[in-house]
Amino acid sequence: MASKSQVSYGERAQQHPHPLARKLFEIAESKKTNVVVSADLTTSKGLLDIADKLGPYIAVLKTHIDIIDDYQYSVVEELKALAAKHNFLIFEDRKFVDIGNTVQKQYHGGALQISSWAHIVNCTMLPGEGIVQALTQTTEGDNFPHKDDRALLILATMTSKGSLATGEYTKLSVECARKYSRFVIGFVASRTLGDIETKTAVLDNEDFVMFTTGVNIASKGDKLGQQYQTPKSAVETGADFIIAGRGIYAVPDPVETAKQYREEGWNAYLSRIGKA
Ligand code: 6AU
Repeated sequence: MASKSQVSYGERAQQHPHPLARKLFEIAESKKTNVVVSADLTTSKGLLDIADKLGPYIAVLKTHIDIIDDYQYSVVEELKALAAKHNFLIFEDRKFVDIGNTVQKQYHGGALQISSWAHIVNCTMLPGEGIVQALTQTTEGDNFPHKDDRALLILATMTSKGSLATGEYTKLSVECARKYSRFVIGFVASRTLGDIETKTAVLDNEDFVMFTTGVNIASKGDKLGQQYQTPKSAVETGADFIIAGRGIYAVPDPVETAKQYREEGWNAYLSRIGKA
């Protein structure tokens, strides 16, 4: 896969064919951050507090909205206001994994109304091409109001021990990203995908954005199979954005810690593009 890992966020913002990816790179460049906080808090107050406090230091806030105990739609309205206040994007980590007909209903409408507030969502490739086709199609319908402001990441590999998201699975991720690049802007992955060849040729100006999770400065993993690397090593292995959850929100001083992740992630990025 063609990699733009040595190109600056500013240049990628100017060149990227997808409007939301351009916005993402503009945010990274202007706020000097490649941090995505995984705000896996289980109360509305916890989520909104962390979003407001960490907002200035992050490019994206990632949610699992279905883990909020006291969820009401007003939470995402407040989250949207905080995203505007602090200039970050919202990524709902829904990991869609069903047939096309079902994921369309889960994404657009339903109890959570995800398409109305999440700039970015992700899906797995387990069901095959149809899931990406279906989600792409939803954003291209006449009644879909946010087309240029929505995008999809494909979960191409996973950080958990023994994951089966490898080999043919990962290859199909790249195949579908190329085929549906009008909606897919990149991957959640922990390794570069440059060695993967697909039936669909490399695109002109191909620039898939790599989000790497399993990032933690202080820990190597948890007791449930999660495996961590540092912000520096993630960026060195090709991450454009580093996703960190407990390493930031579950420590005594999340703001100072978010600043630390931001500095380490940003310095590693500057070294990568030769501007350190
Ligand atoms: O930093 P943590 O371990 O507290 O949180 C990591 C976050 C969680 C996971 O659901 C998510 O990242 N995640 C993902 C994503 C983002 O899709 C993929 C994966 O392979 N591993 C992983 O931890 O919210």
